[in-house]
Amino acid sequence: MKCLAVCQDEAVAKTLHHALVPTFEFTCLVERQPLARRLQDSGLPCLAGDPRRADSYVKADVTSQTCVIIEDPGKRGLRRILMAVQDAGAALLYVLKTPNLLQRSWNDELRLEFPEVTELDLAELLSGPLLTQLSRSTTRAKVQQYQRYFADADRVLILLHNNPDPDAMASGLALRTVLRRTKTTAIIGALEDVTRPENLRMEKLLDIHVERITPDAFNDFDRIATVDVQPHYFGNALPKVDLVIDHHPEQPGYTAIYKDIRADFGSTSTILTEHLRAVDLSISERTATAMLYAIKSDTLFFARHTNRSDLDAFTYLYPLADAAMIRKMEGAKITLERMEYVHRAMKHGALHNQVFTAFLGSSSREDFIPYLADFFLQLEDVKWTVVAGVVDDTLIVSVRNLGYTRNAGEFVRQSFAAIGSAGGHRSMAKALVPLESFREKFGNLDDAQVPQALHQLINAFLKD
Ligand SMILES: [Mn+2]
Repeated sequence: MKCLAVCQDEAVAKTLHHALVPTFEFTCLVERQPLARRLQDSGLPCLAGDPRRADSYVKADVTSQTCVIIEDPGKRGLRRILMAVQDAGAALLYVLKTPNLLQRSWNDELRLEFPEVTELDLAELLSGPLLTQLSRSTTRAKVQQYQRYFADADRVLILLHNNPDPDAMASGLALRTVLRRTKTTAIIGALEDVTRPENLRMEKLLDIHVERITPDAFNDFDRIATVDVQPHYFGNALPKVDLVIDHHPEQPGYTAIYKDIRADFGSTSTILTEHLRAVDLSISERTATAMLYAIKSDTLFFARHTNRSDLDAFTYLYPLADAAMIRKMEGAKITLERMEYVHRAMKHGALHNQVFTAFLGSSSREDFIPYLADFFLQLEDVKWTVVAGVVDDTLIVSVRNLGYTRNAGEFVRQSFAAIGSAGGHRSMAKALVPLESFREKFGNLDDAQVPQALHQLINAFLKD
């Protein structure tokens, strides 16, 4: 395809030439003969001619299929140029705005007069790729620093949160790749085993070994990194670590030599995709599959808290991963045990004004509670879910929402931080309250009154 650039400036002509060749057959039209000669001498096809005359374009063989890019000439008559180009039969017209003009010709009046013209802004055209390049190089510097710092260690621990989820496990595999280590030189560990059925299935299908460790064992490692979790989670057991990579809001109360915490990212795997790309490491099919599944599950397939980087990481990982394997992992989500809890939540739950609340009473495992909070969010007309249950004398509350009107983390902090622990994201949050403290604050409620109390709390929160 042919492209004619009507240029005022040597640098702009050369930049366009460089960017468009070889995709386009590129020629440039400039007004002054000496400039035309200089450009020709540097190997750039160039004509000299008056851009305000139609025959200049006829000489340049412009047709309705030629892209004509016109650099805004400032005060020197853009209108006449546009009219001349149109007279010569061109239809694909672009005006390029460059930042060094004191006065632009391209204005609202011309916009109305030439509605078929597309505006291009040189600075905007540059900014996307430029920002990507710059942020990739700052990430590269950060990654190379921690790679060097971990290089001479004999034993490395990559520590995950309790009951590791897909994002935690995938991040463990990814960090092991970044550190160029194997399962014997970098152990992926957690204090409590994987429990949720689909997570167990992922662990098995992808042959990820999460080693169960105790806090006493922390001293046996030369370097410790936490992924998808920050050290404060482990209380006093871990006041200092070497590296933290996480997408939860940054917490105080620990020191880390290196950290990369990005609370606006949908998953830790997204951050680690950027680390792997920044240092040009190849990603195995197994790791890519784990990471892709992690992004999908942490963002509920982009239904909650997602940004451009998550989509970008997904696109990058997709061709590297085994999609059939992901379907297999997802198949494990519905179990008979869970169906029983769904039934229980239906019986003891209520839906009012797009808010579903349920109290399960005592629950044999903690993971049923967040499972149900996710499950009922799929219902038509449900925007918020608040599901609570009791495990070992602790009331556990899981909150989910779709749409970003109010913050779930803020809700649990406002309601429960004073009597227990509470925290989370905009779209998912959790509170843990000792049953005794709950009763002290809300009274000795029976099983039917607890969901009412929860309902009042969330309603009051959503109203103000
Ligand atoms: Mn995560």
